[in-house]
Amino acid sequence: MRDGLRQPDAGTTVGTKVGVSIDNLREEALRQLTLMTRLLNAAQSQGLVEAPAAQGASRATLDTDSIAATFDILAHERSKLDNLEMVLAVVGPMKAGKSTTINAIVGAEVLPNRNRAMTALPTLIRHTPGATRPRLLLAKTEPLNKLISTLRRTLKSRGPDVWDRLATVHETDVEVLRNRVRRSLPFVGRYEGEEAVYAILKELNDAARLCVELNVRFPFRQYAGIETLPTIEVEFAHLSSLPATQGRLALLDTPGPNEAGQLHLGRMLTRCAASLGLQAGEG
Ligand SMILES: Nc1nc2c(ncn2[C@@H]2O[C@H](COP(=O)(O)OP(=O)(O)OP(=O)(O)O)[C@@H](O)[C@H]2O)c(=O)[nH]1
Ligand SMILES: [Mg+2]
Repeated sequence: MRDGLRQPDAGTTVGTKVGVSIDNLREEALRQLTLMTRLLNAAQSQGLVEAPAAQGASRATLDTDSIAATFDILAHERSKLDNLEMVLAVVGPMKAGKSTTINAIVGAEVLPNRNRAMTALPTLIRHTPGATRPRLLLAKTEPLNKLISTLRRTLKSRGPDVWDRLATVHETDVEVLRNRVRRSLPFVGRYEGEEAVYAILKELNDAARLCVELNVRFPFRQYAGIETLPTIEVEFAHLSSLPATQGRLALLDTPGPNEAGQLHLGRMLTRCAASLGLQAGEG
């Protein structure tokens, strides 16, 4: 000990310093986001944002169409900072085992998986300490419930053979979805328990495939932001024994290529912290 200074405990000091600097960085980043949002709002309210240029003409960096997406991105960045969330996207070819791998990490069969193409709509799975019973949160149910009405209307002019074809081609039991469409049963914002989570996600995937059969547009556009996706909150079995830390981990289950939902994935992936690529293997 020199100059009368007590040697502090190294571990505590490092931990505290890291904690303080993360908080400082977070505060600074939030300040920048607030500033950018204010500037954009001011530009918009003063009529400084141009209408989109005609096709072929040179475009402004920001126009009245693209500003909405920019506001969405800023809001999502804010939510990531608020929660210090790291999103790890799991990507790979169809049937590579993406959903099965996530189920193994979570320690519960929450994501539908099978030996036919399965995942159509990306799903976020968030490690939530203490949530031993998984829950599925649907932040946006309106586009799904509108879709159910559209499917009901469209099916009136199409025979029941569509259901048979869906069941045969995709080797899936379509009865639950068929009952929902027939009776216009709405999706709600929250489902509890492993079986319910699995069943609702399977229904959503079946609905996306029924859309392809009926030439109806699935509202993928409404689910282009990570924060709008179906989200499972559950304690990951393999992380349950770790001490609580700042921040949290979330995995993003993605559809394989060729799936309609993939078209909207590219932009979403640029907003993930990292991705884990799986390759299709033999057996
Ligand atoms: N033998 C073996 N089979 C696996 C493995 N991982 C997954 N499977 C099986 O492979 C099939 C496809 O797995 P999924 O997890 O649905 O694959 P996915 O990549 O999510 O597929 P999509 O969502 O359709 O793109 C399922 O029948 C799984 O049981 C593995 O490591 N070994
Ligand atoms: Mg899958």
